Amino acid sequence: MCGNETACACATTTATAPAAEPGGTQTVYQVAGMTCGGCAARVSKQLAEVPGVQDVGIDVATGAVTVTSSATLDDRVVAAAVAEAGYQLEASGGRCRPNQTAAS
Ligand SMILES: [Cu+2]
Repeated sequence: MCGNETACACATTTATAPAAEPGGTQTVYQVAGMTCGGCAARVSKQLAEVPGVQDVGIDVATGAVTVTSSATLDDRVVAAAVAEAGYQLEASGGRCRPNQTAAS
């Protein structure tokens, strides 16, 4: 919970918290700024280097980045990897943003 439940998807998605799936845990992140396959490749490459990451799937059109990992990833580590690629992690799927920082 993030303290912002009334305005946040948490209020309606608590019953569908993602469970560990065979082959790994999938988490969907939202990444801003990707415009083409080259962007996706850069983000994918960085995320693939994060310990525990098994697979990375990117939908450039929506900015959705699906990461399959052997364990739950630290958002800060994921954000750092995305930043390393030159993009910005906007949100992590299934969870609230801790606070609405006015980034960028
Ligand atoms: Cu691009």
